[in-house]
Amino acid sequence: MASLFKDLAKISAYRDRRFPGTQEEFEDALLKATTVYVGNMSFYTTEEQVYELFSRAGEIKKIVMGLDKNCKTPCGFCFVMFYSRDDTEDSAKYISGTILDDRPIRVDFDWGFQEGRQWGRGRSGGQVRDEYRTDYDPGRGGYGKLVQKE
Ligand code: GTA
Repeated sequence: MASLFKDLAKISAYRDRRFPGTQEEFEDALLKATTVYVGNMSFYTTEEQVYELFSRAGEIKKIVMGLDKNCKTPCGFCFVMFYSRDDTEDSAKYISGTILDDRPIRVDFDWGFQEGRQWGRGRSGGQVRDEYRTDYDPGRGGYGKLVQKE
């Protein structure tokens, strides 16, 4: 059966600027990925909750929680690694957009976890998107970091 995600390269908007390869290699990695990035998580969501939710798609090999590089506390994302491609696709199909801790989470195919990718890349230690936000988001530390500094 043709995969729903065979044109994934066209529908995945995220491009990791630190991927050590060409655009073609990046797209190829996404099409074969058995890792997903989970975004828009609450800072209070635990690895156990992620495990429980994503186990519905299939057997999980490993979860890596995203951490603030200064505080070493969860900063609203994680990587979930599966054993099989089918289970990975099911997680993107059925779990993306569902509610975890009152928030719609986003599941995105990922080129593969490497040591260092668990840290937020924002200047304040958390995720880049939390630097620039101007809304108040109690699940993600309140206002964005730049607004807090004003
Ligand atoms: N597979 O969607 C994703 C994804 N994201 C958002 C982060 N990661 C992702 N992986 C996949 N899909 O390992 C991974 C990263 C890294 C870890 C932490 O999570 O590969 P990060 O979120 O702290 O930093 O990453 P990243 O991804 O390098 O941030 P990026 O792409 O610059 O910006 C994220 C968003 O921030 C942008 O989409 C934009 O909305 C906003 N943003 C960035 N710069 C600005 C700016 N100057 N002004 C306003 N908004 C900005």
